[in-house]
Amino acid sequence: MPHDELLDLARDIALRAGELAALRRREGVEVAASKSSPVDIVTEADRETEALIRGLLADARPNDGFLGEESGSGSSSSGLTWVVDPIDGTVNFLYGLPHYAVSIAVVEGEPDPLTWTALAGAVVNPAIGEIFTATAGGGAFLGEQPIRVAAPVALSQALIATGFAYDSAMRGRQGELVARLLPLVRDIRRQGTASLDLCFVASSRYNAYFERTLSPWDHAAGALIAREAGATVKGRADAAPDRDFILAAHPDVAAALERTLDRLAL
Ligand code: LIP
Repeated sequence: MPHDELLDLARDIALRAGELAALRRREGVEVAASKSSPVDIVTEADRETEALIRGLLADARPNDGFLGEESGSGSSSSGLTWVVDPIDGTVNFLYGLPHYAVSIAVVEGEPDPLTWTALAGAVVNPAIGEIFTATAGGGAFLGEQPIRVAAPVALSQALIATGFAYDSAMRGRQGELVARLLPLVRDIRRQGTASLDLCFVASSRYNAYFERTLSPWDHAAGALIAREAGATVKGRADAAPDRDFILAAHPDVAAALERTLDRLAL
């Protein structure tokens, strides 16, 4: 498969970037700046890790584009763009929680999640040594093991993950929704790293995941991995996922959850 070469590059760079992030974590992490709100923070490790990834990609594939959380975008003459979150789960990383990830995807077409075609993706959690990967049409893997979305269950038996925005007013509305949803499902998990949340749907660790206000780099790789594992990954109605909404689950669970979220006035 031609995408295997792209995946090999994504995997190798994600593993090297993960080693750097884990090293910086062991050395100690401090907030370098805040972004959209006082709790939307960036560390020097975020910036350094993205610089490493961007440089390695430029060396290997100089004609490809780049879209990263910390250093913005670079144009593509090849039709491919690398979409990168150098440390997804930055708050977990800051606090030393072993649940953060390097997320690298390569997409074809405009770097717009509503229109791009993801070709390959890798999500590495260096804190526990797990790597999730996928290529378009090639299946999804945890390490060397194929992974699949969980078989459908009733919503009342579903373990559902979600996340919250950095904007306090939005977080309040999201919390109210979760309070209404919680009695209707098995349980809720909020672990703070969208790319891993999507990989956990892909590997049957969650029955479903939904969130609002994600950036393209949060879900570019994880959405491909979840889809290749048999999950539906969507935005509202039949749109592709975007900043407004993303939902990932077995198709039957996705339909039931979306109806319930609509009823609870998501
Ligand atoms: C995070 C996401 C997570 C969300 C957080 C934050 P970051 O990305 O992965 O799902 O709930 O609020 O957006 O900022 O750590 O790259």
